[in-house]
Amino acid sequence: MKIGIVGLPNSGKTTIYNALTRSNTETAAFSSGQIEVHTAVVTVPDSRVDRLKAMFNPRKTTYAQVIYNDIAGLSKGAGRSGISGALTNAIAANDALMLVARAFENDAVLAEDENDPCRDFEVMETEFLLNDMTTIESRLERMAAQKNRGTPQDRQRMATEESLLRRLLAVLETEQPLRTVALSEEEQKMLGGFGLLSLKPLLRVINAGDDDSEMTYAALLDENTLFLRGRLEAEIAQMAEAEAAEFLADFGIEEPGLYRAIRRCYDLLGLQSFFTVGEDEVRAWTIEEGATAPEAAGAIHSDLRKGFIRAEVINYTELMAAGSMAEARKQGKLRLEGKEYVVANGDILNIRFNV
Ligand SMILES: Nc1nc2c(ncn2[C@@H]2O[C@H](COP(=O)(O)OP(=O)(O)OP(=O)(O)O)[C@@H](O)[C@H]2O)c(=O)[nH]1
Ligand SMILES: [Mg+2]
Repeated sequence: MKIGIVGLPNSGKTTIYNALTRSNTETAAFSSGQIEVHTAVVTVPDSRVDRLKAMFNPRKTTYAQVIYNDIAGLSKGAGRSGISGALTNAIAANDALMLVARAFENDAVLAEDENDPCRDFEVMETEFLLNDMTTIESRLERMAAQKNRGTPQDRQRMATEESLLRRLLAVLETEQPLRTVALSEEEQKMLGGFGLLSLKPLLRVINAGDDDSEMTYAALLDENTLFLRGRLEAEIAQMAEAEAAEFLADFGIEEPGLYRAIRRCYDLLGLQSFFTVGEDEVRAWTIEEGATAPEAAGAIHSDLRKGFIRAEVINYTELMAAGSMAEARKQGKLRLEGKEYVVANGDILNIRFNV
């Protein structure tokens, strides 16, 4: 899963990136204006994996991973003048976007504007809409120039694409993002290479100052809007575990922002984890909610999907209740499931396959 961190200059993108990736990338007031991308891979903290590791004592333990991209270079008005192709591509390469808005007071970055995260979200989201409009309009123009060319199949495909693009354009004209449109798998595929930014699932992040309270922004918070004290979280991310725990307690923070942010992104993207266990390796895998057992097998290896016969399944909670795999087996808790089985969050799968 790739998550792009975007937002206005000096909104604290790099600070949030440091908090989420435990990195130490330099942050600076007024460094922006240029396209610059920082990338880090983060293992997804998961206490279930920790406990499975303790139970199986494997040679190797592999957590799920998330890639964060801190993308600088966006600014107000960019949509109208056109977000450059390179920047559009850098943003569109992500599965989801984290849109950061400044809610902290800081003399060094006291821009012309007052703090107003709500306005800043709107500014950036409008830039995305405008950029998508430009993208679609220029695609339609190019298609018009090619009309009546190609085979009948080509023309049919063009006609299908054109009607889809016109439908999307109408949505953008009502100032709605494209992620609100229900698209078939085929339509999604058709749009894959276009770099449409408002199509991306979006998590808004209110980047507040060290002493700010979540309550101040209660009216703005929902399942797509997260409150984070970026600089504070970045400091916590650099601390040793014991020190961090004490610090979190002092500030009344339940858990590091890193955990919350990843969970929100999983929810936003409709993702969940399943596990494989054994003496060799305990491992977490990421799949979409609603994925079937063969699809889960395919996340491990395409051969496992092709040759899928059955899966031996037990949920994590059942295994923990039984205390060991041997005991679970004795209690008859291991089920054999077929191709239609829809994998549940926390399932432990043993795929039987034949290639
Ligand atoms: N007080 C306070 N200052 C912050 C916070 N987050 C960022 N800053 C400061 O704001 C300035 C800009 O932060 P960055 O994280 O570099 O912002 P950015 O969005 O990455 O900036 P560009 O990449 O230049 O667009 C730095 O001086 C940070 O120390 C915060 O939560 N609280
Ligand atoms: Mg930055």
